Amino acid sequence: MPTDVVIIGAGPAGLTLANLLQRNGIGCVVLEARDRSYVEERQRAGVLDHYGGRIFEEAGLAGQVLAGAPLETFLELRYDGEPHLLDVPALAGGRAGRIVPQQLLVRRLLAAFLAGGGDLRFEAGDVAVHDLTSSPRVTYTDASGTTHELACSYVAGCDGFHGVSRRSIPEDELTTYTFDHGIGWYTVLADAPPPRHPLMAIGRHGFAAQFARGTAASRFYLQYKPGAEDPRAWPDAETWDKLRVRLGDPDLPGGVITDREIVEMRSFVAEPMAYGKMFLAGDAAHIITPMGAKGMNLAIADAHVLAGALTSALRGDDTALRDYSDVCLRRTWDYQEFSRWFTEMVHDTEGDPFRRKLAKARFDRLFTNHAAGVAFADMMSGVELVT
Ligand code: RFL
Repeated sequence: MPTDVVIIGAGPAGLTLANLLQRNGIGCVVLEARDRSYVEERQRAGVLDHYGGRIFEEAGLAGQVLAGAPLETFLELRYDGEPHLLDVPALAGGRAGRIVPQQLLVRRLLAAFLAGGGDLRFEAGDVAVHDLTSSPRVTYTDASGTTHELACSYVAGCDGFHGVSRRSIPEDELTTYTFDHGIGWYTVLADAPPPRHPLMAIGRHGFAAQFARGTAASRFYLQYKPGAEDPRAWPDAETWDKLRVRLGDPDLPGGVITDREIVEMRSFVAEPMAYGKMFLAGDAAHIITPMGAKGMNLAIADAHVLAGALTSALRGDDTALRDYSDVCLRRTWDYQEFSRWFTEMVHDTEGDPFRRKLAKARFDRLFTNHAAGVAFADMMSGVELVT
């Protein structure tokens, strides 16, 4: 029996899509390369924007997915150690995001899908897609090495930037855009008390940020010079010293660093987000810098649009499916522009005094021009697309 949809990848995009399709009574199988504990423990994003929260509310999944997730309140921007608070939800007309660590969201989406009888196959190796322009099939090997084949009506490529889906599309069918922001970011996860509010610090020593990851941990970010230094070689004491200087907080308590990563400050978009009967969603189609916290939210928004479009197509109307890529790319480029705008505002421009002045003017405008504050908060909350 063919399956309606095979979803490749059990990250935020794949699991959101799986849950929404399940709610709509559409059959799907999710294939995930990793094992369950790896997927459930991967720590990345921390904020579900207001728009993303509404997707789960409208699907009747709020109880299972959002329970206990605190609403976002203020964002603190520190300029040369001087604190400035932005009441983002108030500026956005009451639309607040939620603090939801990505691994918690994934764990909950996984549990909700399985509780509803969902078919999720972990440790699916050598996943390959076939006959995408006619009658799609997906093959994979299970943990014992046995090969399986799934015939389906549609394939959803939700397997992240390094996945197999986008790479299976003939090169001449895709246009790709890559942009290197020319900045290095080093991120550490530490057992250190979270800040009162999400905190970003701007100054001539370089950008730094601190975000809560649960009640007893923080994720920190530090700008560094790619090519000129390797922050992974910094002793932890040096990382803490740099954070204290940049955050303008000599009393910042240190803690055990449990994870160190380089984050590529790179943007990427593949167009179109579809090939034959395969549709890409989330990082498989686009990556965005963490500035503005839109990566996970774009993945969820894509999955939402795709769930609606696949459901209609399987019921006989494929209009929305034909529009899927255009609709999602509009939001993607809107968020790419926002992320770039934000990046320009908060990073030190390595001694370019003109750009530094422009960045300061951009920063000041947020606090002195109400319309500018509202526009910023609107993007942070997630935008409704006018189609
Ligand atoms: P994911 O989360 O990468 O999930 C893809 C899934 O597919 C599986 N997979 C395969 N399965 C089967 N066969 C294959 N061949 C496969 N290849 C891969 C993978 O194992 C995985 O389970 O993609 P998705 O669902 O599109 O979600 C995207 C988000 O994860 C990503 O955009 C965010 O994490 C980006 N991001 C942030 N986003 C935010 O909104 N706010 C943030 O503050 C934020 N911080 C971050 C981030 C990403 C980071 N890293 C490491 C990339 C901080 C970091 C450090």
